[in-house]
Amino acid sequence: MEYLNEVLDKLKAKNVNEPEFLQASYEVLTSLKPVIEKHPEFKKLALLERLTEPERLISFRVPWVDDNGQVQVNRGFRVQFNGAIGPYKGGLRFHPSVNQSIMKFLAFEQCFKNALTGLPIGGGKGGSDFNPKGKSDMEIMRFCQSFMSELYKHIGQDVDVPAGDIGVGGREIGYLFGQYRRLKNAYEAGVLTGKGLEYGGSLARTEATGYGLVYFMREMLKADGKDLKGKTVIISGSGNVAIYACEKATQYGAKVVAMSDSNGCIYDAEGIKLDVIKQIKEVERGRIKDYAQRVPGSVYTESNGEERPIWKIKADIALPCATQNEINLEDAKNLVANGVFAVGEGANMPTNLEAIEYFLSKGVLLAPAKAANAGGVATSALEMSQNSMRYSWTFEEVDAKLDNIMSNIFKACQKSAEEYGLGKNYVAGANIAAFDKLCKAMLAQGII
Ligand code: NDP
Ligand code: 2IT
Repeated sequence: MEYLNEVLDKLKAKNVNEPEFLQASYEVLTSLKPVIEKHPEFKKLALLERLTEPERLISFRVPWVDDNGQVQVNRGFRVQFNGAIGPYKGGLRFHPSVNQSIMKFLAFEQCFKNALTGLPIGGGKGGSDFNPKGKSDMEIMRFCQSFMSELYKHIGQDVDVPAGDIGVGGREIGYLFGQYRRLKNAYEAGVLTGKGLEYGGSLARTEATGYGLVYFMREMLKADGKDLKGKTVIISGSGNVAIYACEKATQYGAKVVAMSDSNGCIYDAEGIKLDVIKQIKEVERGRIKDYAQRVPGSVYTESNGEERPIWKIKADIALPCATQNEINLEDAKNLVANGVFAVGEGANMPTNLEAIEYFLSKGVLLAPAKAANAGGVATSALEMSQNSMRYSWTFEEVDAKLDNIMSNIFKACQKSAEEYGLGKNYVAGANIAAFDKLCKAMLAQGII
């Protein structure tokens, strides 16, 4: 595959300091091999080169004043990767690890994920290396206001529509929306999603990513003659995605026995008490360690930063819902040795390339992030629809649409995998189905 190798070599040379972006693009491009072989015309059109070069990348200074009167400076980003299908759409991440490579990998994957939703949204991502941990509410507000004072020039309800991601939830979206409205002197509700219900948010958006992940898992298991009932589940993370994945999996009769945060994990053989987790994480913004102090019989294991003890716990199903590259080859081997037969990616790119290969070689059912966690952005698109209509649907209406979208995404992954003789490789199935739509939209619009 001469063209594919050429493109991969050029990508490596051009993005030397961007390992996450190279990883994400390598995974997608190599899985597209059978499609590219059928289309020699792609080379002359430089389709893959265009697909891997963001339409625009904005980087900016974010100065703000902390509670001690000290000026702090962070770096803000917005990557507008591909707008062929609709306005750029994707979350904002506030985490100290944020850099250009992480922003580009997330924005790149978002283009494919958004294509899979079947809704009119292009791909983008943004954020900052700002660390929200330990900051006061007023510091968070001042940071958000400063961040938006630059970002507002680049977004708009028909241009680019940010939302939440790690470190950005309802509180931050509120401060960002307030500043946008003030600067524009206009109420453009659809400029951000994940808004509060009082000012244009959609019911079920908070739950959507986690619920959607479990709807996808349900469909994937069903296709294999299995279901969630009675299964033991471990979920990494304890943020927005993890909490609502736990809620829905429990509703389907599964037992979630472990959750984590960046410091360690808790194990509760009786099944995680989600009201305790919600109190610690959504109300107190505390550490998961506190769970073990509040729930007798549960056990806390500290992580040394390198290893993730959660992946050593015995389970049937694993749902990584924290961050990228949280499952490496060793973790994957532990999971398979302990009986895990299905993995659903709630986080973006949680499984590294070696671990993906290992899972597939062992026949583990792997629900890839671009498909399995698309419920969040899909429901964001439903929030945009409601904002455009100046109307709102009930929780049941939005949830039913989400369920339907996730089932359709599974079918699309399955169909593409079958078409190319890839069996149950839904990783390739998702990439191929998304590429099919995205490349048709790009080709129809000419050389841009
Ligand atoms: P939150 O900020 O609500 O929660 C993040 C969770 O992951 C926390 O428990 C956090 O622990 C943990 N975590 C974050 N970074 C690391 C790290 N470097 N190492 C170990 N643990 C970490 O974020 P979300 O739940 O929204 O996002 C989780 C994942 O899901 C991300 O990969 C995100 O991109 C993805 N996603 C989110 C969607 C959404 O709608 N929110 C949609 C689709 C995907 P701690 O508090 O200790 O940092
Ligand atoms: O990774 C993701 O899909 C998100 N963080 C959600 C993006 C969105 O626009 O709702």
